[in-house]
Amino acid sequence: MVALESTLITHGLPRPKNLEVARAMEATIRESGAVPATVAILSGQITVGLTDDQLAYLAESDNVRKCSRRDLPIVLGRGGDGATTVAGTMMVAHRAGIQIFATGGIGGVHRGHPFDVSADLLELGRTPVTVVCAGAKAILDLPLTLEILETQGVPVLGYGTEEFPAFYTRSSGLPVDIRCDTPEEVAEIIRARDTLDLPGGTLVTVPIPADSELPADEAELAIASALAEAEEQGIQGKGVTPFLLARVSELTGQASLRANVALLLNNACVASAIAVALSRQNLNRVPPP
Ligand code: PSU
Ligand code: MN
Repeated sequence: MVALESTLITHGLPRPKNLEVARAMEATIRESGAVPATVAILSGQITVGLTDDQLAYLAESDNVRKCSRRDLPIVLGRGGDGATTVAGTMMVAHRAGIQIFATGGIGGVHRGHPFDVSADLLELGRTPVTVVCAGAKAILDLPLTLEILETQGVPVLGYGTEEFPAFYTRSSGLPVDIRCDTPEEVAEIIRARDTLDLPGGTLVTVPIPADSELPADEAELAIASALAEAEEQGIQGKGVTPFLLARVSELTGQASLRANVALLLNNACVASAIAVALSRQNLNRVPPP
């Protein structure tokens, strides 16, 4: 199985593309031999594997709370709707027995705000789920983000790359911990983590397909303006990431949206291949005496 997050649908992508992409990611996973399970909170119920109607409902709703670790008890206790972030989805996926999770970009340390550390990074340090992503957007401080992942004991794998990808662009100049070229290699590392009974997860970073990459200077220009606007408007806390994502999209127009969709589908495909390899290896494993 491959888990999918729902904050991407409610706070990450504009309508109507959000629903189209949510459906397309599920379809890609099915075509690649795995089973998709989009995660959300609906009327106070943790829901793993949304129906198509539920996906459409979320994509059109306005009052869905963005749910990271600290928000889950609030939405469950109050009985509302919640969209899970990377951290929230990892928590739920682990409790549902799902080991692999595909998304676009993870949260990280915000540029110029080294104390704004996404709960995604700490969740990766404590919950044994593998997150397949295109790295982290350059709206973040990527060197500091990698430092926190190191402190949290999270192996950062580069899928077909030696460099940590920067979401819209394939390279950041920053090294990953190890390069893997096949789903089987990734699965071996996940199994080794399980053998050690480590609490934390694994980050698999997949560069955006070359033909969908944005020019680095174009992305950087939009990011710099979006960051300046966020400062000016005093945007804080959980509002920062959705604000920056929306502004960068507006400033770069359709190009960044196309890039975003391309990397999401690519990540769904890679995550499925890893899930399939992992289940094959687990089936063939001879239990220790
Ligand atoms: N990065 C993206 N798209 C997204 C997000 C991050 O490129 O949609 C979302 C994810 O759900 C991620 C969350 O878990 O933003 C991080 O938010 P915060 O910085 O508030 O932890
Ligand atoms: Mn943040």
